[in-house]
Amino acid sequence: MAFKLHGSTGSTCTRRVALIAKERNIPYEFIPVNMSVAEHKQPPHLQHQPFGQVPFIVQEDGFELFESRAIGRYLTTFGSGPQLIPTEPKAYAKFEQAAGIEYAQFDPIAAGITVEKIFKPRYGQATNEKHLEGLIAQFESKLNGYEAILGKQKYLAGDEVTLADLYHLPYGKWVFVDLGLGDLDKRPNLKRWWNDISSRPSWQAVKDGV
Ligand SMILES: N[C@@H](CCC(=O)N[C@@H](CS)C(=O)NCC(=O)O)C(=O)O
Repeated sequence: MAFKLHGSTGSTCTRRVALIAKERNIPYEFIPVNMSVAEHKQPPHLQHQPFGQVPFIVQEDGFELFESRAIGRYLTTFGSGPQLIPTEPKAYAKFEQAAGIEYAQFDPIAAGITVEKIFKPRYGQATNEKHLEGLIAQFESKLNGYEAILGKQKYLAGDEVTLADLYHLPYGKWVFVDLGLGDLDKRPNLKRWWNDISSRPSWQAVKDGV
């Protein structure tokens, strides 16, 4: 299997896909979408991603898919490397729980913080300090949940790494590394987990661009 990855090198969602391709040793060709001129809002792009966002993939047989997490799941059915989605029913249920944690508890807050603290200043917009304060308070409270889970097991779904862990990496880099949030020194289990997943060769290969 090989595919074309249409996206933007600075986009977290594009990196999420590239990361899983690297984990599964699947080659891809990166096709840049020029978001600075709103290429992603133009009809040719909308034919592939109707919400005007990146990324999407096109497989060599013409099969197309968007939504980075769905693409990641699809990629686990190809290539080689760690399984990343368990198949035994109870392990699978725990995986879905962990995937839900990433999507519902982590992503909206981490993305909100990144928008307020990184993207708005970058594009000359004012940070909404009150909103940011609320997001950081929520983030701190969520991380206490992570600390509790990771005190009992190595990864979010159990003792094996899964997609649910890896999907944290793109926004985790912004909030934990670039913004230094999360008080990792006070949350040893979270710190161990973050150091573990962020040192994987797949992430090292794409963390600064795809
Ligand atoms: N749920 C989608 C979200 C896609 C998304 O938000 N992409 C961002 C870049 S990371 C984007 O295209 N933003 C531009 C916009 O929404 O106009 C996915 O995971 O693929």
